Amino acid sequence: MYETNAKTQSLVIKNATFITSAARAEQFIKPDKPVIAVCGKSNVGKSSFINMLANRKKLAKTSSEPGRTRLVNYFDFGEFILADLPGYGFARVSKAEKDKWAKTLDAFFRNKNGIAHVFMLADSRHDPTEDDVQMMQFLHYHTLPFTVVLTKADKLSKMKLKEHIRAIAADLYLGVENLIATSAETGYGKDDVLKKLRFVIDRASEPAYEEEEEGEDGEEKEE
Ligand SMILES: Nc1nc2c(ncn2[C@@H]2O[C@H](COP(=O)(O)OP(=O)(O)OP(=O)(O)O)[C@@H](O)[C@H]2O)c(=O)[nH]1
Ligand SMILES: [Mg+2]
Repeated sequence: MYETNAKTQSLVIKNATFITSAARAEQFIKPDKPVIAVCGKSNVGKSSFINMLANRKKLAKTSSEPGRTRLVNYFDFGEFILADLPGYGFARVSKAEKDKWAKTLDAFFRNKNGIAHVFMLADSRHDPTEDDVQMMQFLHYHTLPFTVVLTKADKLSKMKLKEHIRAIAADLYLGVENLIATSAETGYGKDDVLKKLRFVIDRASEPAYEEEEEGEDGEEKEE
């Protein structure tokens, strides 16, 4: 059956391209396909993760200097649109800048239209920060489906990584199946992410998941 396939197949990404950047809510695009949002604290590896998925080294700008991406950057990934959100938790920005960031993000998630899934990135080496926890609560509040993607897995031994996955999941009150460990450096975990994407994109285009498409009696039809 379709759903069984969806869990085992990976999405194929052929040609990802940059669409545009938005500095404020009025500039958000009106998507014509499912949107996958990528969020996470500054320097966690969002841009590197996006480049890994796209198979391109420089699609999203990476930087060793934290807090560089202050815009919502949109990319066309063929079957979906990927939105790279500005990183949070960067200590060296002003209060005004932080407020602006919070407003942008709030507007982005409030206008839920088209957001099929959120990848919330967190560093596999560390306990989740207070900002990470807040971000997750925010996703819960907006009832957005999400997966926690742990980055920089290449920096840990296999044993340590396994330990960290368990500890981070417990810290966030999530089951380990809600976490995917990845490395943009080695490509570790990429296929798990692509499988998740296949599932999410297929589900987003099922009529039952589009708004108010159900028949009046609410009965499901067997095919
Ligand atoms: N070893 C290793 N380094 C990584 C990995 N992912 C990212 N990095 C490094 O971490 C730094 C930050 O990566 P970015 O991808 O720019 O992080 P970001 O989250 O987009 O950062 P901002 O846009 O500034 O918030 C860079 O020096 C990357 O090379 C990874 O999987 N393994
Ligand atoms: Mg970035």
